[in-house]
Amino acid sequence: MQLFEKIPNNVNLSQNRRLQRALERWQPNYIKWWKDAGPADFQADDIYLRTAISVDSKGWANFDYVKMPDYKWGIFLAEPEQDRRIPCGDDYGKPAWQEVPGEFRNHLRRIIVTQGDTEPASVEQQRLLCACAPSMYDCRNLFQVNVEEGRHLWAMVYLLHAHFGRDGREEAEELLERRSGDFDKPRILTTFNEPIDDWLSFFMFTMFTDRDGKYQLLALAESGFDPLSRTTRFMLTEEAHHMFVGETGVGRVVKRACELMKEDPNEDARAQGGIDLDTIQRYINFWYSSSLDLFGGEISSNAADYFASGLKGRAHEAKKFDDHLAMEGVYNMEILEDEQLVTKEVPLRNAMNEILRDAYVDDNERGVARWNKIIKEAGIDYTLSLPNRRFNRKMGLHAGRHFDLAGNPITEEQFNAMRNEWLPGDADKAYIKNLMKPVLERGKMAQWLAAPARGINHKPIDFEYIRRT
Ligand code: BYC
Ligand code: FE
Ligand code: FE
Repeated sequence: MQLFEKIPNNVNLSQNRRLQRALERWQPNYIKWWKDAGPADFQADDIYLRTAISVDSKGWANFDYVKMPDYKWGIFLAEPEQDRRIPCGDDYGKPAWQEVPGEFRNHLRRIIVTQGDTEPASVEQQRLLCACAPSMYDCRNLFQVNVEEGRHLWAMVYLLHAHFGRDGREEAEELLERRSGDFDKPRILTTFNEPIDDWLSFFMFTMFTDRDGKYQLLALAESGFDPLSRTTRFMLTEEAHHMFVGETGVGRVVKRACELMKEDPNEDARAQGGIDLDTIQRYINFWYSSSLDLFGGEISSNAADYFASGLKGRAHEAKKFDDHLAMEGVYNMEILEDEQLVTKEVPLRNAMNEILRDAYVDDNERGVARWNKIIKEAGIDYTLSLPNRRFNRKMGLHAGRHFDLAGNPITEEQFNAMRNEWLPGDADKAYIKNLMKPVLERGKMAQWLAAPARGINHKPIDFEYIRRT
């Protein structure tokens, strides 16, 4: 690995001058985007960040102070697997592709562009959060997530430049032109146009939306297109930290809520300047249901095509499944028909989005159980939970229908009557917004947030993670 290079990489970029020049032309536009749309402050400060410098398991991460615009955004593919085979679909067992198969070119480009689009979108969504960080530790974590999402954009842009010629380069430009929430040029997927105005939303996003990232990347790691598989396998190692930020972030809000409840004569966390468990539950309901939409339709011919052509597998395709063709068998799906929930048999290949969603739901359940353990240990009688997957959906079979938290069909009037019980309303948002005041003294935490269990990279919690210059 050559960190001194303009674009650090383990893909022998210097051996391919055309590609190197094309990426070096894209780089200034990327930096311009970062300065325009990335963190709104702290760009001139020294931030204690980890940078990927190699892909081997021990010590790929290098920690040091760096100014964000000077971050070394590199191109890293996981080591090639010897004699790798296409893991699923009609070409199962044939040698994995090192070049784009012509007949799947458009599908593949679309998957890569969609994946790539989410990365800068999340940075844009989180742009203003640094102005109200609840601690120096958290502010540093936000920036770590942001620079790594920037690197994930580089990962997809590399594939577009290296394998898709002129239209790949055009797509790479457009990835810098769309903007989260923009009326004329929005980001591609729904959740990536939602505002993230406060830190509770940020923790929910990194818990639930980055976890969609994890599962999409797991599915793409099973791609027969080997460069995509290798790229996403390395991205997954970074993704783990993003979900750590989310899960422990929400966990710390929960912990603080419990502490403040016990200090208050009426067990009222808000009265003590905290965030109450009911509000936390409503934010869970919103961000979880929105993130469920990111898996696409329950019954999807796109998903069937992706699987059939070996472009996208299931999570842990090789390890967890025996039948990698999925030509036979059905998935039993509960669908609302004439106001009744009925079970329908869906051919397996058409149910691939739902199968991936199942794995995602289970993973979230484990996280919520850990939050409930915090509440129990505090001696408080309360249980957080995930709403049913049909609740509040905007995409797929359940969109435009109304369900309660348990997934029972209800009328629109019934839903509207409960809306502010179930989802964050204006009053919740105003309350949370009011709590968002910057706390940047070393080691200090905002009133509504418990301290983390430990610091970053074995440093103490009150380490100087950010040096203002
Ligand atoms: N919003 O057959 P359908 C991450 C579109 S997150 C808007 O049901 P399909 C990250 C769909 O495109 C991971 N549009 O769905 C996290 C299609 O359009 P067309 C990102 C949507 O295609 C945090 C139509 O509806 N990676 O990395 O099977 C921070 C019908 O589609 C949505 C990927 O998504 C939506 N929610 O599946 C940073 C992987 N859902 O064809 C980063 C690549 C569906 O009618 N993407 N549509 O014009 C894919 O594999 C697929 O595009 C999807 C959709 C799974 C997203
Ligand atoms: Fe990412
Ligand atoms: Fe992420």
